Amino acid sequence: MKLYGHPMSTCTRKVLTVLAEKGHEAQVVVVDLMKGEHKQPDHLARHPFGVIPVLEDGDFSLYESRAIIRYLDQKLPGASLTPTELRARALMDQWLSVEQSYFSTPAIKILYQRVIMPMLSQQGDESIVEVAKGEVARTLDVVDKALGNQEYLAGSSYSLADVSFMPYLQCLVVSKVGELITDRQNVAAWWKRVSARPAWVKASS
Ligand SMILES: N[C@@H](CCC(=O)N[C@@H](CS)C(=O)NCC(=O)O)C(=O)O
Repeated sequence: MKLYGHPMSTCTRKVLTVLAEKGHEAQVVVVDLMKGEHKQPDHLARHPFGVIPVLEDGDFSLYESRAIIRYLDQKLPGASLTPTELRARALMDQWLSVEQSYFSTPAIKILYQRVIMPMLSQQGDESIVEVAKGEVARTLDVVDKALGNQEYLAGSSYSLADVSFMPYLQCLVVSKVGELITDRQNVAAWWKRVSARPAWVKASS
């Protein structure tokens, strides 16, 4: 398998985490976002929206990180990251949707203003950070409540929903707004638990 992505990208990290959970190695082909390689015709032929990641499995090509992690979980041997019980699986899908709809966008905005813009020698806009922090806080309050009764987002087992949130939690840490995590007891305990998993350590280092 070939994974077109970048080790620092949140969406690529989700895929690398699932690969590591499954004990599977894919050939990572680095697409250099700083050089604009994702907007070049050869990458646009793989991904019509010009972003990463893209997975190639033989003659099958797939884009969109959440579709890729579902595919890999079904395809590869190893412990399943999708609960078999109907309600747990429905909860996994609910949290995957929450992450996509209400969490990843503001978390990335914070990263962009606090980390990416300074890397480009530009000053981030703290008013954007403040608004995004409010949106992240609102979602994490909901997550915190859910994690009061269970160890993982979908219930008693680690799932694709946890994987999907993790790169954005890491954005908060590197953007120096880690108090959004540590101020919430259940989120903090969950983050400690999931970020210690060897697969995450491998994928995120
Ligand atoms: N919905 C897509 C989002 C992909 C995405 O936004 N990838 C980022 C890196 S994490 C990217 O390629 N950004 C470059 C750009 O937007 O120009 C997915 O889940 O795969």
